[in-house]
Amino acid sequence: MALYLGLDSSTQSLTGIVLEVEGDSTRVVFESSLAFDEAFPEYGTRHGVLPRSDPAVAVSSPPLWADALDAMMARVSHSGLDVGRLAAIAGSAQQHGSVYMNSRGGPSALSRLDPGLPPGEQVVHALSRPVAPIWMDSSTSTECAELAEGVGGAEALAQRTGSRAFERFTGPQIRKFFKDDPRTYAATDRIHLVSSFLASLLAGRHAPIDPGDGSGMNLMDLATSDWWPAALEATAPGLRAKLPAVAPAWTVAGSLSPYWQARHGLPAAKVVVWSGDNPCSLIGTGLVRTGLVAISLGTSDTIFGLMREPRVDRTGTGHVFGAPTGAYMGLTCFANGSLARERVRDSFGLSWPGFSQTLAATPPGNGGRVLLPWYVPEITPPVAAPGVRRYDLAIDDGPGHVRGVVEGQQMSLALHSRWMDTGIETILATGGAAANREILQVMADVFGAEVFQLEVGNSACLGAALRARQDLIPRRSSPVFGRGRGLPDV
Ligand code: XUL
Repeated sequence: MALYLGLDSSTQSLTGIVLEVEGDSTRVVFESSLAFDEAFPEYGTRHGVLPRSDPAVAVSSPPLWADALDAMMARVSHSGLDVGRLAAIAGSAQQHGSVYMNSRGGPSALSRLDPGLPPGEQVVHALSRPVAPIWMDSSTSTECAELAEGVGGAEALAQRTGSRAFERFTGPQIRKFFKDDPRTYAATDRIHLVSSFLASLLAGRHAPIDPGDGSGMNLMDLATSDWWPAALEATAPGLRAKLPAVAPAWTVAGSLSPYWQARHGLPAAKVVVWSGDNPCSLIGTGLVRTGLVAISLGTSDTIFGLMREPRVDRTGTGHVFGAPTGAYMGLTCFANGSLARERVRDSFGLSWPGFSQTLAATPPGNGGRVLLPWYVPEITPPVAAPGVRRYDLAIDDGPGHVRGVVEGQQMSLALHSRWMDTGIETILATGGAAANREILQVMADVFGAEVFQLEVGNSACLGAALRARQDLIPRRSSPVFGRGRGLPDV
């Protein structure tokens, strides 16, 4: 009975899921999560982001992610499972974030970490840039324009890479770093995504990037699943030599390095290439056929579905990513997800049950009261200056805000996923807030669709565990939320 470990390094937390596989049966035998802010207060993050004065800038800490990985491996090792049966590990990570390593971060340094010490303090020396810009960063509008112009325009960039230039995408972020600090850029040996950085730490050597996460960079040619020379040139000099290779999501990057074996008594399990949280979630929700979509309600809210052929969004808000199945996925991302829901909940002094009761007690359509919940700069639609917009909604109207935030988010999801042209009849809901039945009822009402809740809440982590098995098992879900009539004007 082999064990497979999936890890999900998200914006705010790290989750681990172990699957036990015996014949045709697959069981979740371990599930554990740790929140970065609480588990590692010494790093000073808030909701997984380092303190910032400019709302457009969002960076986090690679050593924190490394230490969280260490803490999770300790939990797995002390879980009571016979970890000698651990056959493979794969992972999922927040997309777009980049980690800058110097020549001391080379393969030999990665494989020679001291098992007596935690990894965070050791990887510090291997970083040319101490912090990593993450997907919440919206400070690169100038670089987006420069990149688009450098490759012959926004349309050309979208056709080749699957997306027009987006501020959080890794290419514009790398260009900004190169412009702001050319010397440190020159001293950077390797630029990893969060996913490939963590896979490299586990394998003790540089791991490749998979096409799913690679297509969140504005640098990869979707058709060839390789770096697009024109985009590399328009981004920064000598970039090709600094990037890992692109390799299919089922590639084995190596085996668990001696560091983890000695530190936690784990075997030399296979380390399968990591991917982004959204591509992994595609697997974890079982979205391996077209016609279904998933909505993930996490720090970011996303809507995504499988595509056989890449169909680029002409409205410019959506993306086409590579899917871990080898096909494609369409995705639209919204920055004001759970943090916006939390802000409303906190400003009216509610608990989550209180939030749900309020939602259940207010009428669909909110009596015409509308809230556009842009507490942080919004990705879809692009809103650079954060701020809540209220229409016919009094500032002290708690119930109106509760329904307003959820309806505003769901209507935005419905409106900005029309480009996928999938005729949404069935939605699989995942992410932390998908546990909230009242939110899912609003989803069913707004989309006029059936909504399913998944058995395992963290579909990105489950997808990673299934990928560790190098297998794609669709999961059935329960229960169904009634098909609503749909709201007007969606
Ligand atoms: C997707 C995106 C977010 C992050 C959050 O494009 O930016 O969903 O992956 O983890």
